Amino acid sequence: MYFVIVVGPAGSGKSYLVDALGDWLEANEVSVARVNLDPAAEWLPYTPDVDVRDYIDARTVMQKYKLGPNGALVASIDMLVDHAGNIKSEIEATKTNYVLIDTPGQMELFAFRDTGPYILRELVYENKSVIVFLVDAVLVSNPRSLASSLFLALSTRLRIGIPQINVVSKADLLEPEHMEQIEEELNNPEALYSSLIEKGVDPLVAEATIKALEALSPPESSVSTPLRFVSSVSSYGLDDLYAAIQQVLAGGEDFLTEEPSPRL
Ligand SMILES: Nc1nc2c(ncn2[C@@H]2O[C@H](COP(=O)(O)OP(=O)(O)OP(=O)(O)O)[C@@H](O)[C@H]2O)c(=O)[nH]1
Ligand SMILES: [Mg+2]
Repeated sequence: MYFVIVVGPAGSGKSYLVDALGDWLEANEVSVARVNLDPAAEWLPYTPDVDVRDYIDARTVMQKYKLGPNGALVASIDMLVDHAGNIKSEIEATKTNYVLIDTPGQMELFAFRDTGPYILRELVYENKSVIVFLVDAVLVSNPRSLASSLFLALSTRLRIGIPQINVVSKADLLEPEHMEQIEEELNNPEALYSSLIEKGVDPLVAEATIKALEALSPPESSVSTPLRFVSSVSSYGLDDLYAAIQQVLAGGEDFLTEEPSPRL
């Protein structure tokens, strides 16, 4: 089984991508399981094959323990650790080629705490896996926000430690010329550096951004483009995303070669 784990800030289009990529894979005769790992999901655009809300529902946790929405999500994710074995068995029982995992919206409560990456490792176990990290198109629309999105992508890479493909979601919202301009900045670090300096960014921060860009697309990596554009609405870029996913999964990169992240 191959695991594709979709991570990104709240509202970046994770659930829609699980839906669209799942349909795209099935149209190409690849069998797919869609897994909802978000205990706080109210509504999903796809019908999950495995759903953590069958084990823990954040709304119930909120009422039972008198917690706010974020506290309830933290508690729910912590509680899911006890069910990781059952969730894993359910995933295995689907016997599909690809497992698409939709993660909680509040990524700082999932990716940046210990339990989220721990649960992912339990589920993936010895299977090949890749993170698809989403940045909303509106967050790359100027050099400053593009730079901060690169840092967010890098800190996710650091935190989860699984090979990562970085994607600008909702690409249908960008004009083609704008997309080209962003691509130019990504492929030409000097251009990005100059744009940041022009916008009054501290030169040290601009330099760090260029380093972040390099770290997201190391030359030896099979994922050489730091960000690719995808739309779940128009299906733009899904073929390119699949090619990148396949390159990572069929290539030599494996999260087991990474430093293990802290265990609970
Ligand atoms: N234009 C456009 N809108 C999109 C696309 N993908 C998602 N959206 C919209 O963005 C909003 C959020 O999409 P979701 O897929 O629910 O985002 P999410 O990251 O799963 O959100 P949370 O789980 O709540 O954090 C929805 O209103 C979608 O209609 C896309 O490719 N293009
Ligand atoms: Mg979602």
